[in-house]
Amino acid sequence: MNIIVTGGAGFIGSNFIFHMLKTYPDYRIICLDKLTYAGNLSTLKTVMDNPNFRFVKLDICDREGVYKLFEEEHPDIVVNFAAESHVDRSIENPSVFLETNIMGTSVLMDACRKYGIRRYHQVSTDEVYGDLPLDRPDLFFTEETPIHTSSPYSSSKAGADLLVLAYHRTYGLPVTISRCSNNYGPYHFPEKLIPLMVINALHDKPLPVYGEGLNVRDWLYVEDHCRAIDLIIHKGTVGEVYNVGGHNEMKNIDIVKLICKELGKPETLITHVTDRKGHDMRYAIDPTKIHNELGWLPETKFADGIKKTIRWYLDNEDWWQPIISGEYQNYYEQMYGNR
Ligand code: NAD
Ligand code: TDX
Repeated sequence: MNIIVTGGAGFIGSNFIFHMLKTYPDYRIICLDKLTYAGNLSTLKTVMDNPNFRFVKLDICDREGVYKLFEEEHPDIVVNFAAESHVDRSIENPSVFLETNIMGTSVLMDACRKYGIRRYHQVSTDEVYGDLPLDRPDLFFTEETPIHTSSPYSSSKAGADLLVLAYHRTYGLPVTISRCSNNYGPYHFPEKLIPLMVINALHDKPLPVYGEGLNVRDWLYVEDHCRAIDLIIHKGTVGEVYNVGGHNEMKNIDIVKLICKELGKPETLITHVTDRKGHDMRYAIDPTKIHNELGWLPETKFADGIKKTIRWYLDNEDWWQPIISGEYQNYYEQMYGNR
């Protein structure tokens, strides 16, 4: 089995590559990644010498390059993680989100049509459903919840999802889509809530909580997401969407307090800053479909996963230190300098 994994030098894609190489020693994994600011080749260093692994630096929007790779590798399955993924950046500069997340997806699917494929899998997000009110804890996102986006990021992901379903209906492309809640775990880029707070706390820097910090996210350990995608590409029904989440809703402020506690840092580091524009209030996934149809259940409890994650950041400073001392510093100044 030849699998092209796009965006495999990023957070979830790299964890998926590790999972697949470990679980299926006879599969060949080809990682296609543009290596944007979020892609990090050092993340893949443990698999670079694996004979079943190949890394190709390529933009998913580069039609000629993508077609050439398909001619060389004849993939059976494509799993598309490649995306601009940070909501705050999408608010500053939407256009690259439209380019990569929508146009890039269409290039990949055109290649799948041209060369033939067993499965194209689109890694999407719960953010395509918009948000839920805090005073209705009985409501959850199901696969039937209408698409209703808030940010340029989520709109670009929703646009891609619609295109994927259109390629299925119009051209019969064998597609599946997964819509997962917030992931956490190793190799999470430090612009996102959990790694940003861990690294700031380690440096005794202010912990910038947007607004009151009452917004709720539904956290899932990254390995559980990878197992869900593995199940969907092998056993999922073509043309279907699967929600992925583990019923683990937490307020941002509680996550930040927990990080302070785990690291033995004072909560006085917490600083409330200007809220994100259009900030979604609550995400909450109903994972009944993937549980009933594919038997998926999350394995890592948040209490354990967050400890493991914090431990990973403590043990892997050589991974994040070069990131935060490079271009990231300009980003941090621009985003948080006057907030
Ligand atoms: P990430 O930002 O950590 O990684 C994205 C990767 O894609 C990087 O390696 C980057 O170099 C690569 N990339 C970006 N543009 C590219 C292009 N034009 N061509 C080729 N490669 C390109 O993102 P992540 O958090 O790992 O998310 C992966 C996917 O999962 C995204 O599609 C995202 O929308 C989705 N998702 C993420 C979460 C989450 O909590 N992080 C939750 C649900 C869904
Ligand atoms: O400094 C911060 N302070 C803060 O209060 C940051 C970076 C975030 N936040 C808040 C905003 C959100 O309510 O924390 C919450 C989580 O923020 P992010 O880590 O930016 O994630 P989110 O916006 O929820 O989106 C994530 O989950 C869905 C991923 O980045 C997306 O790619 C995925 O689709």
